[in-house]
Amino acid sequence: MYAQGLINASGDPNAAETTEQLARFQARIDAEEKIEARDWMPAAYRKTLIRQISQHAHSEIIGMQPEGNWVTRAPSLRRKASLLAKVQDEGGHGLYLYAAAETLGISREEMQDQLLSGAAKYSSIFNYPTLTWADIGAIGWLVDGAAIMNQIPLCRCSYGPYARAMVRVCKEESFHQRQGYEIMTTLAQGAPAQKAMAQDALNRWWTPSVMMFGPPDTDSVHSDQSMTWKIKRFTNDALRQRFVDATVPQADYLGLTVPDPDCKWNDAAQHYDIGPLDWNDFWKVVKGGGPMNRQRIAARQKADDDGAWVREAALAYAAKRSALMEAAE
Ligand code: FAQ
Repeated sequence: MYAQGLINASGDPNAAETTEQLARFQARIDAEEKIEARDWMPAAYRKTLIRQISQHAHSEIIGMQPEGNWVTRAPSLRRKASLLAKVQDEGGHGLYLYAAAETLGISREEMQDQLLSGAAKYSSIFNYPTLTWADIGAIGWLVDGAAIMNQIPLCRCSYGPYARAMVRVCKEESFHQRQGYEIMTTLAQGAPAQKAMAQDALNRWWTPSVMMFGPPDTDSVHSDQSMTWKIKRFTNDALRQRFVDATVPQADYLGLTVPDPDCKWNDAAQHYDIGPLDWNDFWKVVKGGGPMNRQRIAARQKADDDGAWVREAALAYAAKRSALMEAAE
């Protein structure tokens, strides 16, 4: 029996997937089996993973820019060495994730084109500027903190290559979060001007970090299907709440104030409540209208242009070597 209607709804008009195949696949997912690259999978599952993993990879690579901006201005050699290592780690995360996406049948070149043309998204959070050294602390604490909250469940994602990549990524993100919190602790316990700089960074990074988890569940188009497929394990709002609950006491410990007058402990719910978020502003940033979108893509385009001769030379060298090997056989 064929289920063309179902497949067409999933966006792949050519797929002829039988209801038996789909049921067998879902049974594997429900039994917590990992799906591997060579296994049969519905076209829509493949498409969802390519979308999410490639966007995740792009976020890591674009995410190197805001912090890279401070490598030469870090206040000490120790700070510079750890920031350099962190930015390098983010580049590594991007590479594992591109490699995981490639197992699904998309090439690095296609993914790169989608990023540069704007066809693929990357995380909204990286479209804000890093104005002071405290922003480096706030990114490590809040952005890596949010990333960990979102990514720990991805270690149990149903797609094996993505889940395995996330295990190492999460270990490194945990180190990043601690280096950020340590910067914030030093500033918060420092001179009044340093504490003010830490508070200013928290004021600017708090709301974008809370929004990083994606739109509210009522507007999240992919969550239901991704949760059925166990790609996502929790909804955007559930992860956002966990992040808020973990982070507000950390701000208290620093003696800093979360910039949300409605942020209060709710004893009945056993959670922190937060005030309304301006989702129009989030969508504006996602669609290219944030403070740094243009610069972020321009920097990637320049890196792509500057690296073109290296790629050409590597391809020419590989072609020459294989011609020589053929001639020698
Ligand atoms: N920014 O239906 P949903 C990091 C889009 S890595 C931009 O809820 P989904 C490490 C979404 O793509 C940070 N767009 O989507 C680091 C979809 O549009 P589409 C990245 C967003 O996929 C730290 C539409 O909205 N992490 O920080 C955002 O079920 C420091 C509807 O949304 C990941 O990518 C957003 N914030 O849930 C690096 C983790 N949120 O694709 C350097 C993996 C949503 O249909 C320095 N990804 N959209 O055109 C995920 O977990 C999910 O994809 C979500 C979104 C949770 C991001």
